[in-house]
Parts: sequence; C-alpha cells; structure tokens
Amino acid sequence: MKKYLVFIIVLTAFLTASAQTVYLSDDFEDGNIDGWIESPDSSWEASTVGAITGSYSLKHISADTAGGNHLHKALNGLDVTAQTTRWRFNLKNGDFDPTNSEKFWVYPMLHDTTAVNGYAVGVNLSGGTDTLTLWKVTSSTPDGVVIQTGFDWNANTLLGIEVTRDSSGLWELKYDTNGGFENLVSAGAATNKDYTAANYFGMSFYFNSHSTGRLWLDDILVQSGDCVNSNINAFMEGPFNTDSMKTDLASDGVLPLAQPFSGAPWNYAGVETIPAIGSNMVDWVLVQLRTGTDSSTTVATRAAMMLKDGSVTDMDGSSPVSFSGISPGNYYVVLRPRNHLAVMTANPIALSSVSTQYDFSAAAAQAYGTGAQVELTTGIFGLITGDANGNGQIQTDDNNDIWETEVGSAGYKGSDYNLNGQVQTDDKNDFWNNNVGKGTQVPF
Ligand SMILES: [Ca+2]
Ligand SMILES: [Ca+2]
Ligand SMILES: [Ca+2]
Ligand SMILES: [Ca+2]
Repeated sequence: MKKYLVFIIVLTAFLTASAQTVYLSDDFEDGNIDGWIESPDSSWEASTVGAITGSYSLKHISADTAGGNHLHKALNGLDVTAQTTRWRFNLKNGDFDPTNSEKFWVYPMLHDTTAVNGYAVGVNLSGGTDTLTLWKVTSSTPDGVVIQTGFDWNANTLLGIEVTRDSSGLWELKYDTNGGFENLVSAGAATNKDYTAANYFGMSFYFNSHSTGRLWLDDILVQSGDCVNSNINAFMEGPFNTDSMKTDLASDGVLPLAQPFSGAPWNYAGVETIPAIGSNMVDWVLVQLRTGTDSSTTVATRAAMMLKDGSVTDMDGSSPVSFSGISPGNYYVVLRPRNHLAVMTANPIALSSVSTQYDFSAAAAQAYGTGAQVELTTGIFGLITGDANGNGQIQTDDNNDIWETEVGSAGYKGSDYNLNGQVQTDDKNDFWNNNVGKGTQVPF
C-alpha cells in the first residue's frame, strides 16, 4: 500500500511540476548501488539492516576500524546556473555522537572527485561542534561556512535534509528532525557562487572502530527547475479577532481536505489536498502570480492555507507557497479567498526561492487600488467580507440568492461571512450590510 501511495505522490509531483528535471533519484529499493563509485571498494552497500525507508538504504559496511570512506555518482548535465536546483536526502547515524574524527557529510555538488571543489552539508567537516552546516570545499578542505544551523547532531539521529540553490547562487538549507521532508524548517539562506560545476553528488564518512558501519543514506533526489515562493501575510475581516483570526471552521471540522475552488467562479483545477486540518487553519485561499495587473498576465495559481496568524502557507502548513516552473523575478501576488474580496500587492514584489515576507495587514496601501482593504483595528488592515458567491462584488444577490437560502444552516457556507461555521443574522447585519456595494480592486 505504501508503495502505491509513494507512486501516486511522485506521479502528482511530476504532473504539477512538469518543468522539473530529475538528475539523480535513488531510494536503493533495487537492492544495489550500481552507478555509484566507491572509494575504496566494498565500503558501502544497499542494505536491509536498519533501512531508513522501504526495505533498503545505502549503508556503510567497511571492515576497516578507522579511516575515511567516500562514494559518488555522476549528475549528468546539471547546470545549476540555469534554474533552481533542489537536493533532498535522509541521513542517519548509529549509536555514536559525532566528534572531530567521527564525522560525515554529503556533497550536493562537486566539480571533480580528486581535487574536490564544491559544497558539503553535514557535521564536523571543520571543527567539532556537531552542528549541521553547509560548507564550501576547495581542494578537499573546508573553505568557509555558507549556512550554519543550530542543530546539534547526536547519536542515532535521522534527519531529512533539503538544500536548494537558485540560479543566482542563493543557497537555502532546510531540515526535518523526524526524517522525511514533510516538516522541513529553514536554517537560513546565503549566497555563494564560487563553484558552479555540478558533475557529481557524493558522500564522505570518517569513522573509528565504534562508528564503522553506522551511517545510512536514503531517498536521494536531485532535481532542477525554477521555483519561487510567495511569503504573504494577510487578515480576513470576518474571522478577525483582536490581533489574529478565529479558527472555527477548523474546530468545527467543516473545512475540506481538498482545495474548494474547482467550481465557478474560480474554476481552479489544482489537486492540492492535505492529510488533516491543522488547528490553526482559518480557510483555503487562492494565490496567483501575475507579471502585470491584468488577469491575462497570470502565470501561476496555487491553492494555499490561511492560518490564524495571517500567514499564507503551502500544504505543509508552515512553508511559504511554492510555485514550480516560475523564474525568480518581480510579480504581483493576488490573494483570492472564497467570500472575501481579493487583493493584489500594490506593486510587483521580488520573488525567489527565499522571498521576503509581504504583509497586506500593515497598511491599506499594501493592496492594489483604492479601498481594497478595511481597517480592522487601529493600524491593522484586512480583506473585506460579504461576497457570498465569490464573484468579486458584494451585491444584493449575495444576500437574496445565497444568505437567504443558507441562513440557519451550519457548515462550509459562502454566506458565513465571519467564518464561524454558522449562517446567522449577524453575518448579514454586521458584515454584508456594511460592505454592500464594494468590489475587489483586482482586475479579473
Ligand atoms: Ca530506501
Ligand atoms: Ca552531538
Ligand atoms: Ca458577489
Ligand atoms: Ca457566521
């Protein structure tokens, strides 16, 4: 069953990210390390012993009681200056806390494997702090820290690690302390473009008699394709309360697991789904990127989650919303909720794989047009509620055709303007009445 799930997830990833090219993918489930070059031979194998995921992982198996073992595999044709490159892998050590002499790292990209120039991510390539770090490597020696995390690697640690490099040389390092990549946390970003040759992916392990044989690597994926994130914060008028938003739709269990914008007027065909509704989720929202102000300039659309604190996140409930196949650059970002009026950034904003946060709530003028937001409390602005049918206009038909038929009912309803899970008199009197006649400032 798990294999089918993995297959479906991988298939979905390919369908939604057709601009992605895979340069290396190995979960070792074929039970071999064909194509990997070992140094020396017989120091690694695809092993069922202690496998991280599935039946097999790459495992250190040297009979030596001290030394350094390495392996690498070619990345044919990867040009890291052309697009964003993403490396992912699970890395696990056994019952030893790393030291100056028991240490390991993965090379996301190397120029060559004799005089090693490139980058390495792991622990104690330099020093003995055990902290997960991304280094630049010149002639096999550490040549500066690119990104240092606060993560202290201990005995029996499994980490899911993701490294990205955009075409301009901006690196970001993320890790998931449960293994896998569902809860990656960013440790920061930094630019280093000293090396651009990415001929090999590899790994090194220095060990003694206790640590030998106690290192595993699995689920390696190296792919490239442009990707940007939108890092947006906004509030909605209906559920706003003091300084955050209410989460009644989540606690009432009425939020759907699949994005709700497939029908008119949104007609969005995306396949975004989440396994469970987080307690801090307020509602779904559509996020659009445009190169101009006009609707016809829309280059990407994603369904996302709006959280209690106003952050608009991807399906993991914490990361900024990721857009595959989109080049870094300046874009207008549109937020389009179900029954609040859509807003667009007042100007194009710079998007990359590590975008700066844009906060609509900080000022009325953060949103394109005039009167696009309402002041919720002194100095905090939000999206205007009352558009039951989501057509961008708060009109009599929202009341007559929708509120009047839904009033008294509970659930996920268009005329539940305050998102409390109930369509009641206050939805009409306290919200629709105040806003009728207003329309979105976003051109559709
Ligand atoms: Ca595996
Ligand atoms: Ca440690
Ligand atoms: Ca309407
Ligand atoms: Ca309500």
